[in-house]
Amino acid sequence: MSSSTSNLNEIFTVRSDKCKYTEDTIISDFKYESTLVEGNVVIPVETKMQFKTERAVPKVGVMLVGLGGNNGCTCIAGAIANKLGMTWNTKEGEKKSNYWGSVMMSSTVKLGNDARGNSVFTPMKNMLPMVDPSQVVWGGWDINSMNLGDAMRRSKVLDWDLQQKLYENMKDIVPLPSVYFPDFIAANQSERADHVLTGTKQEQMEHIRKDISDFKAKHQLDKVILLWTANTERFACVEEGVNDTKENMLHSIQRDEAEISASTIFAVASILEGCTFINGSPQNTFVPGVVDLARHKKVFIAGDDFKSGQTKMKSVLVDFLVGAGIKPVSIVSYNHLGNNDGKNLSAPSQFRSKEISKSNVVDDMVESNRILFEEDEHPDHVVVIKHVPYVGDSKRALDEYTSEIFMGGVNTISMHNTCEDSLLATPLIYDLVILAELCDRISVKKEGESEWEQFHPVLSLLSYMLKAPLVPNGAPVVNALFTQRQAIINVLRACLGLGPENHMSLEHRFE
Ligand code: NAI
Ligand code: DG6
Repeated sequence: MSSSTSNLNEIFTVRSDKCKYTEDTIISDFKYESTLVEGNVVIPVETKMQFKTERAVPKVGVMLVGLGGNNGCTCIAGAIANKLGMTWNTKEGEKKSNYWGSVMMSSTVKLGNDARGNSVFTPMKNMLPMVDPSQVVWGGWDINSMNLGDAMRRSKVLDWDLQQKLYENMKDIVPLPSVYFPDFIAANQSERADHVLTGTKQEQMEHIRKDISDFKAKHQLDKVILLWTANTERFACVEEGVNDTKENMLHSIQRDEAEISASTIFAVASILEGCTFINGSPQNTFVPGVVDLARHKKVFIAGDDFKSGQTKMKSVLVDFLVGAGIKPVSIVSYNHLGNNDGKNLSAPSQFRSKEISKSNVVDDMVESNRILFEEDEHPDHVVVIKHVPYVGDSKRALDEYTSEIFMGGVNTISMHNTCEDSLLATPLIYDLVILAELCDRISVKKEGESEWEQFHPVLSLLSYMLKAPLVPNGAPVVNALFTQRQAIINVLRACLGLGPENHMSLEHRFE
């Protein structure tokens, strides 16, 4: 037996009475099989539903907050380089543009088996019509006025020859001036803040709303998505009467309340404009008032904090250890990096935001195994981040996992990861945009109901890309990476009337 990947550029069709293609939509019948556990009794539950997917991919614009940062300019550079099919020279030879690291653009999904029993895979992007990052209109804001050509050079992320080739395409892109509340980011960022809005919080929020609607009109976009990839802020205090409900939060903005952060101003402006807002940083942008507003306006929000390298490994390794019946007892994660993100995180309150989002990532896996862990028992988990200017964006991540194994044995695994941080984060920006946009075209109708329903405004399907997934109130947080990936794949399959990939391979397990 072998496996194959179906034609990389061809969208397949499903031949089944459970999947109907119309000119505008794909409508599928789906049986959602879940399991209810009541004490010692386990009850299979079936819910019949239909999925409807709009087939037309809209013209999408994405506005990044933090456009001139390392992630921001690498994201634009990557999309332009791919659009133009750029190649460049390095000491290792010629390199070609690609979208590697983007699960939506560069990973494949098992579709099924061919007649001889061989596995057939298809690019994930062929599962349903999806937006291509090269076709997105990119824009956004920064508190620093540098054009993106120079910002790309400042970031020192891409190879020099590629920077030379991209410079002409980047130099005329200048971020819009942004909201700057110095109290929320490190004091060491003040020298960068030469491009900022003035006025009350209400006026600044309205300014951002106008920027969004102008951008949409100027580029004749069907849809705009906002994504925060600006500096990590400190956590905002959540206070009754300030940011606990949508009404209180909107009043707080009107009266210039100090605890309303810049990222919350962007989230509110985005929601009021009907635009999905994604938070790529760890701070609590989504205070209860923002979640309330998103629910009320039925606009998607997703966050928090890109899950790029060290934490991605953690959400795989701890899942493996606990799933193997091995007890991780100590996890120590060191990072040092020399970019502006590292500089900002060298301040205690901003570091604290990152420490929180990096630390909660193993909780669900630990709680899933009461053989290994007693109630409220956790591994020691320490996160250290240091700013070392010399290494620039080339972050070092060193991890030590100590576990208790069979019969009192101890096993220690050490890891060392070196990589440009923004080359890990940028594909996640593409993925977040692609998946969020697609989710906006999917709706569900449960049996017996007459209305099509959209995903919950807290778009937890994006968790794969995020360190501290925001989930609807009361929903469990899932951090395990492959569970998160499988959730995406199975939703895509459901939209086509295909059952979840169950990996049973029964056709190969009997004579
Ligand atoms: P960066 O410091 O290079 O870029 C951030 C940009 O945001 C800067 O250009 C800064 O001037 C701008 N900025 C700050 N406050 C702003 C505001 N209020 N409005 C508009 N622009 C503002 O940082 P980088 O490396 O691009 O990372 C961006 C964010 O993504 C950080 O919060 C970081 O913690 C987070 N992140 C990065 C990951 C990575 O692998 N690179 C992974 C996970 C999260
Ligand atoms: C230092 O840890 C800088 C951070 O911004 C991280 O690089 C970023 O959050 C990525 O973290 P991780 O754990 O997903 O690699």
